Amino acid sequence: MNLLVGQKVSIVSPRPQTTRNRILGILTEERGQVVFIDTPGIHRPYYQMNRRMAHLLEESLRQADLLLHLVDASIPFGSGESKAVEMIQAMGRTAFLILNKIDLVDKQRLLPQIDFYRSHGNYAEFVPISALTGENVSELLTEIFRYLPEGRPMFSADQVTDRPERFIVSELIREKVLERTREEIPYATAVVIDRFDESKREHNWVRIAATIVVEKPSQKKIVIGKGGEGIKEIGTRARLDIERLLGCRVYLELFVKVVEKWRNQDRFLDHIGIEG
Ligand SMILES: Nc1nc2c(ncn2[C@@H]2O[C@H](COP(=O)(O)OP(=O)(O)OP(=O)(O)O)[C@@H](O)[C@H]2O)c(=O)[nH]1
Ligand SMILES: [Mg+2]
Repeated sequence: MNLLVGQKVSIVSPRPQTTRNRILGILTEERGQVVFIDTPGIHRPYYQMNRRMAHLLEESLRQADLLLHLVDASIPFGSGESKAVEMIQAMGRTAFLILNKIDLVDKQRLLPQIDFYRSHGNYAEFVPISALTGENVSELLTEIFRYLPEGRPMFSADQVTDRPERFIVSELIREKVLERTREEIPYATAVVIDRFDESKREHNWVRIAATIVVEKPSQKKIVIGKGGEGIKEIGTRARLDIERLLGCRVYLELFVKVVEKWRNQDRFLDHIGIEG
């Protein structure tokens, strides 16, 4: 979606369960407008947060005209995918199976995968792509335009997402935390924007203060790092991305705070904008 709309509107990380919201990516060209809906994936509903996300996923699948089921073609396939296949079949909508990451696999290894999905589901098209190199992505877009129903554009031509800058800023900070942490921390991290001061934007700078929320004091210690090294690096990397997004200089202040069991607190989830 980021590649197609030409901007990082949805953050990316090697950790699973990165996406927690419903994020639109809007592509407008001469042929027409495509509104992509990025959603959380399939989660085990241990926490209230994950139950919200499961609900959001289902709602989104219901709203879409075309379902794009992305799978990672570089890892073994089979049982882990059957839940997703089932879910998509249950929607009774036109669906494509997209085999992503073909930059990492032998083309011959794609055929057995396509056979598997062909026999387990009712997909209209099977499209191998690489979101990294862009291979076959324009062909995918051609197929998407072929299947989508016609309608009036829903957004202006220059809009690439429905999400405000503030949201993307918080996500970019979270992305940098995910890059640096492992095990439970990525799942236990949320980012709250405390201040987004644009009063100097005309003079080419914006002042932002944000809090990285974790669930335990031990996690806070790891995020901050030895002598504050961790938080410093998160701040530097996030600032560079945010400056690119906003097109001006950014003064970024970061804090780390513990909120015990926030993933089960409805009020906190509302506060950080986890819909469901
Ligand atoms: N080699 C390669 N890596 C890719 C490609 N597309 C995505 N990745 C990597 O795969 C990982 C997962 O990407 P995400 O965009 O976070 O995946 P997602 O499906 O949105 O996952 P969640 O949001 O966690 O549900 C990241 O490390 C990406 O850099 C690709 O075409 N080739
Ligand atoms: Mg994602």
